[in-house]
Amino acid sequence: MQSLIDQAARLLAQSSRVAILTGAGMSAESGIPTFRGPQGLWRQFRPEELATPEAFARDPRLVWEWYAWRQGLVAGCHPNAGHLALARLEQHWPSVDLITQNVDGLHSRAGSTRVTELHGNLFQARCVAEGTVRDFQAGDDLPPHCSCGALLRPHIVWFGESLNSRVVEKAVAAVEECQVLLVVGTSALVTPAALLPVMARRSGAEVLEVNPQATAASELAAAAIRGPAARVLPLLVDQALALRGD
Ligand code: BJW
Repeated sequence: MQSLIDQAARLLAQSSRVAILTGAGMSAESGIPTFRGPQGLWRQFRPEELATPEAFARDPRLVWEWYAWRQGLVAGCHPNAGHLALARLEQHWPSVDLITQNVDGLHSRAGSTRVTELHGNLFQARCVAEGTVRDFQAGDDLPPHCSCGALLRPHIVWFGESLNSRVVEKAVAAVEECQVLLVVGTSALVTPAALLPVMARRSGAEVLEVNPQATAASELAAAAIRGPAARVLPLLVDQALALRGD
C-alpha cells in the first residue's frame, strides 16, 4: 500500500487544481453506516419504502421518523481523521473542490469550506409547496409543517429525483477543470455522481481512489489505494504537503 500512497502523493503534489468526490465510506469510521455492503443501511431498510417521493407521499410520518433517527445518529458522531486531512489539504492547496454525496455535514464540521453537497443535507428541510429550504432538527411532532401549512420534507435527493442543476453544474465544472480527482469511499454505482470520475478522466485528469474494496471507479484510477479513509488520507495528505514543501 505504501508504494501506491507514494505514487498518489506525487500526483497530488504536481497538481494545483484538485477535486475530491466522497461517499458514505468517508464517514464509516465516524460511526455512520454506509448504504450498501454487509453492514449497510439498505440491508436493514428498503429504500423504496423510505427514500423515494412515493414513500413520502404514502407515509410522511414513517419517512420523517427514519430521518429523525439518522439526525440523532449523525449528531452524536464527529469528523474522523480523513475528514480533517481533507480540510487540511484545502487550507494548504491552491484549489480544492470537495464534492460529496454524503448528507451528514461532516466535511463542513471538519473545516472544509468549498463543499458541494450533491444529495442534500440531513439537517435541512424543504417546504413541499414553496420550495424554501431551512435548517431543521426534527422534534416529536412528525411530520413537520411549514408556516404556510404545507408539509416540510427532508432536503435530500431521493431515488428517481433530479439533482439541483446548479449543484450538478458546479460539480461537473470542478471535475472537468481539475488535474487530479480523488475518489473516496463510494461504490460509484449511483448516477449522476458515478459519472464524475468518467468525466474527469475524459478531461485528462488523473483519478486516485481510496477504498478498502474495488469499485466501479477503480478501473479509471491511476492509483487505487485499498484502505480505510481515516487511515489512508492523513498519510496521503501529509506526504503530498511534504513534497510541496508545506
Ligand atoms: C470505505 C470505508 C472506509 C466502506 N473508508 N471507504 C431505475 C429506477 C429509478 C432510478 C434509476 C434507475 N436506474 C438508474 C437510476 C438512477 C438512480 C441510480 O443511479 N440508481 C442506481 C442505484 C442504479 N439515480 C437517481 O435516481 C438520481 N437521480 C437521477 O438520476 O435523476 C434522473 C433520473 C430520474 C428518474 C429515473 C432515472 C434518472 C438520484 C440519486 C439520489 C441518491 N440518493 C441516495 C439516498 C438518499 C437518501 C438518504 O440519504 O436518506 O444517496 S442513494 C444512496 O447512495 C445515498 C448515497 O449518497 C448514494 C451513493 O452511495 P455511496 O456513497 O457510494 O455509498 P455505498 O454504501 O454504495 O458505498 C460505500 C463505499 O464505501 C463502498 O465502496 C465501501 O467499500 C466503502 N467503504 N468503509 C473508505 N472506512
